[in-house]
Amino acid sequence: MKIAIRHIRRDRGVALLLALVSVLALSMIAAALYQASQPSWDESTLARARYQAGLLAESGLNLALHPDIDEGDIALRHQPVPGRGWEVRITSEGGRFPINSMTNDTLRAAAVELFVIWGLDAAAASRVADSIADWIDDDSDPLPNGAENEWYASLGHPQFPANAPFTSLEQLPFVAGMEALEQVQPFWREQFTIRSDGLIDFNAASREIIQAVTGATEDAAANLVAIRDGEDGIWGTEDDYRFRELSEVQSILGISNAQWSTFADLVTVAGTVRRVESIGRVGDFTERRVIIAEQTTVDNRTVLRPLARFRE
Ligand SMILES: [Ca+2]
Ligand SMILES: [Ca+2]
Repeated sequence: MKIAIRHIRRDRGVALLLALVSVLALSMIAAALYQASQPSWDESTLARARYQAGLLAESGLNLALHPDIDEGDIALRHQPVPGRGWEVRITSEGGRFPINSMTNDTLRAAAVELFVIWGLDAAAASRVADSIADWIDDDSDPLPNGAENEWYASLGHPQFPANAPFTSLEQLPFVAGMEALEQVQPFWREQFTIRSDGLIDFNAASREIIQAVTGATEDAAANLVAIRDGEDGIWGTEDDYRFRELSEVQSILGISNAQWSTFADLVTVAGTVRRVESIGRVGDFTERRVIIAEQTTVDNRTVLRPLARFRE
């Protein structure tokens, strides 16, 4: 009898041990699974947030393209749910320097000024400005400081220059002299455009571009930008001021009629190509979508016709 009880006790002991081992093993497997699933869970949360932020950015863009929406419309900054929303800014693409128009001598001279303001010496500035123009013009005669096929071919790039307008800003790094420019202005991509109407728009151009094109003093150009930004000093807010007349700009910049006439055909206060930038936000995640659109009038209404769409 005693032996039998001992057997039973021993069996129970073994069963208990087995159960404990099983529980321990299961816990370890569960812990391992949890640990293994953790990164992918985090990754899918991240992907989901990005996806939703992208959708919100797209919503903002679609709204901005609607003919009934004005550039300062409050709907362009909207949070349907706290921490989730979009913020759209519409500006003139003419605020950027139109590199495809640099075969124009006056604009090319302005580009040289701009590159000097950015920090290049005059020779390096002229090298890159002339080379940009040579890249575009359809001849193979280099400008005084430019570069045509002979120079590119000698470096093993016989396919350059295109002898046609730039179709992408990503062609620019191949242009002679661009290396030096990239060093002083690493954000050149945000300063150049190949999609504007070719005019410099005073309602969006940087202080440096205004100075370079008009020959205004740094103080006068800075003053113009400050007036544009409004009382809060921040661009893209409701108190922004928009110039309606070029004469207003001329007076603020303090430029004589004679001087103004030298660049009058290169500037505007009403650029017809708009840059619509929409940022979708989900918590800390943001996604950015951009549309470059041409402003046209259809049935007496101003509508934006998209020319290009990209992520940034
Ligand atoms: Ca050429
Ligand atoms: Ca040429």
